[in-house]
Amino acid sequence: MANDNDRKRRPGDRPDARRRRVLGGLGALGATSLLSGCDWTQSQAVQNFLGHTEKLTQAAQRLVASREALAPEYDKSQIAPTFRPNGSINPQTPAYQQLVDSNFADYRLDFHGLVDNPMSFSLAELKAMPSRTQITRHDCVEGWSCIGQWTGVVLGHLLDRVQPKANARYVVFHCADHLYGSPQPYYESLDMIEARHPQTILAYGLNGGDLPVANGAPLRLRAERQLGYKMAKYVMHIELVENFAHIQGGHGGYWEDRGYDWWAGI
Ligand SMILES: Nc1nc2c(c(=O)[nH]1)N[C@H]1C(S)=C(S)[C@@H](COP(=O)(O)O)O[C@H]1N2
Ligand SMILES: [Mo]
Repeated sequence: MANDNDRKRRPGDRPDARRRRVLGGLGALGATSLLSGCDWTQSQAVQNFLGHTEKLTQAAQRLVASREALAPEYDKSQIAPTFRPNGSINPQTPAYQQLVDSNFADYRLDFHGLVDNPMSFSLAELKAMPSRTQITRHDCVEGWSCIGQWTGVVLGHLLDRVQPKANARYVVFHCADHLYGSPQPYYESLDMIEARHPQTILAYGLNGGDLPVANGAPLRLRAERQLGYKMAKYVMHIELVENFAHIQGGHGGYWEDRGYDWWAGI
């Protein structure tokens, strides 16, 4: 079976080469989907990604639908018994393992960069804030989808607390894990419209329980109108920026630095 990295899009690939690799992976992994309750039918979003038509989609969406539109929400009966974990599933840094050992009692989410009130929040403080619970479908560009119920604090609420400066254009999520041995941690970013969307939450709960380590404990982003790779797990600190030039490869995310499109709207 091809490894995870192999099924990802590589910079310079022709779309049909990428598609073949993804379809090859689908056959090999079909059995997993039956066990997990996640499904392998390709969503339109994933097809667009593989066919590289997302720029057209984005332009069309902006014309016909508002960026405030809500992602579909599902019924409890449609929740997959196990939410399929992907990418990093247990960050190996001593700092993260120490947080796990203390059940995240010492965890703090720090906000920094272009904010008037740089603040940090404990997990207990985040859990005491207004929360949102939503049952949504996650679409990974590897060709699988999974429905889960997420509970978390609305990111817009936190932004109101920290007060982004007028020149803050993006919200950058810095994570605990070093995917595939990367020297630098996973990271991702959203623009302010996506960050303030009502379904954009920092989730600490999955399917009524605590967020498992495999799915990003103690806190992971859910931006429900975006593809899976945008939804940063193991979020440690959040930076408000005007651009990405000073961060890692400069493209606004781990996979973006390796050739994925920054815009991953569904
Ligand atoms: N920190 C971090 N966030 C991440 C990843 C990762 O490897 N590290 N993988 C991304 C990808 S490609 C997907 S599909 C989802 C997987 O989330 P899950 O493990 O809950 O299924 O997390 C995204 N966020
Ligand atoms: Mo993904």
